[in-house]
Amino acid sequence: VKHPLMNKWTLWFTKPPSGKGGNDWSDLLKEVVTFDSVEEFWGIYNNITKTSELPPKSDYHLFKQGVRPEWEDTQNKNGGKWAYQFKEKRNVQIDELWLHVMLAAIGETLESDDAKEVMGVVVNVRKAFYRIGVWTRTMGKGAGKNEALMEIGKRFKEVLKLKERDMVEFSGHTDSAHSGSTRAKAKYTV
Ligand code: M7G
Repeated sequence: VKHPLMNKWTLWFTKPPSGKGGNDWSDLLKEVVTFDSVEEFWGIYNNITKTSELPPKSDYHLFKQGVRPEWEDTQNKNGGKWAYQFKEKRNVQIDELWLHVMLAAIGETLESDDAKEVMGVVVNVRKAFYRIGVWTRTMGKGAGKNEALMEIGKRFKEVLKLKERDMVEFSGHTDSAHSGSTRAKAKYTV
């Protein structure tokens, strides 16, 4: 018996640069696998490298099928992301946190039923920190959109079990693209 998911999801991986060339973003980003059941999710999860064992400059991206985990994708280009950076890498249960964020994504609990904002989730492994993010289709302009976006931020913060004073930050992808990094100025915080 397979327990179907509401959506099909694709796992992507960003390889760290090798130092030999062919190191553009597009060469490093690899599509891994697409699945649409709970059982397939666990089969994949149990057979891939844990986030805590990945080298710096790696990412996992879990996105709805048909959406590339890139700012340039038509479904991302007007959007942004909620993100939180964990600076004490040693003291962070990153495997558990990332698992919970993936389960919230495929279980569709990151947003209310009618929101349709969540495009995917991502974990970045960097030398000095981990970052987990939730990408959204819009930046919250338009009727009801802002509320939908703030609700996602709140739920994301709960999934990460953050303290009230630890803020998750929203920034638009266009800002990220311009500054050449995701560490753009926050537009909202929750
Ligand atoms: P990052 O992984 O978002 O954050 O971006 P970091 O600075 O904390 O590592 C790192 C670099 O990866 C960027 O400066 C870009 O060169 C590249 N990159 C990341 N993303 C998500 C994209 C993307 O969506 N499109 C393109 N073209 N490059 C990206």
